[in-house]
Amino acid sequence: MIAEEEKFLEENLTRINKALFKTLPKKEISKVTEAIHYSVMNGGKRIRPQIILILSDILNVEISNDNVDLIAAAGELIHCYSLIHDDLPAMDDDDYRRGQLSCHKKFDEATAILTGDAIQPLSLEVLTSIEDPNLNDETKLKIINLFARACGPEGMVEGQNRDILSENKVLTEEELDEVHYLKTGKLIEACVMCVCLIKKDIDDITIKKLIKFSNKFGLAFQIRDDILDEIGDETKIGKPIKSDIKNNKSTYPSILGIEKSQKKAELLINDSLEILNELPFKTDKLKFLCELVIKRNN
Ligand code: GRG
Repeated sequence: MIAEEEKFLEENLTRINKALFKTLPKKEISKVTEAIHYSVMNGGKRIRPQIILILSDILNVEISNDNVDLIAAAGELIHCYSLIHDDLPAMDDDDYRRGQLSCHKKFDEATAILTGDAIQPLSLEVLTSIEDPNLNDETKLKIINLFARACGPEGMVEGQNRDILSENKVLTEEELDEVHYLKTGKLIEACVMCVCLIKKDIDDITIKKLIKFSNKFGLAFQIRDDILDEIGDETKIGKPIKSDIKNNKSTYPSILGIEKSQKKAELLINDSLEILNELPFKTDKLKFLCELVIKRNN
């Protein structure tokens, strides 16, 4: 039974999965296209596209829902391809993802590399193909620029680079915050920012507040991720726990302990809720997402 207040998440999820499926090449074309379907249509919380749908709804953006869904799908595609590469032996070497064999385990390493490589430009193809009378080319370019920067050499890639370099080292809390901002936070920020870009006449103060919200929310999300990697239920998170310990990585629990880490996540979510309270919109659905982040078990 889904509680009434959670229904919008289910409805959004249906929209997101439908849009994602629509963006994919036919599964039957090749081993790579089979692996694309395997790695994209495989559950996942879809938190990044959820943010795009919820914020678009709150801000009442002018473009159609179908096109909001495509932008959200593009954001999720970037996330999906980063997960495939993150699981590779040269990276985190994880055998499971989202409750099933990771892409390189189900197929092989070369196919997993190509699958990630294929999904990245696919996200850009989706964005460039959107046609909407309320979305001009300049805004489309800005959205592409935003996502490109979020996952590029000063975004996710650098986050992953620092993550790898930090193996067998103890990072300070500030260094860890920075790694996670680059690795996870920037893409979440891009999901918030792209909605600000498509909304006409949004003021700078609101944009600044939304960015601040996304940064606090993103960090809390990551801290909870680290906690779950240590004490989570493998059947719920869909992969073996303690992979960070196995790779000798600094995590919030390893630096602060579990209790202080959870406290830090809760404080960040309290700040996020306060920011949402300052906005002149009905932000209940984002607040609901905030509550989920610190309680989540998957
Ligand atoms: C391929 C863009 C790219 C860069 C290469 C592999 C890599 C460098 C970066 C990986 C960055 C990464 C995987 C960040 C995400 C970390 C994270 C919090 C993953 C879990 O996200 P959830 O909980 O997972 O949203 P689901 O399965 O629900 O989507």
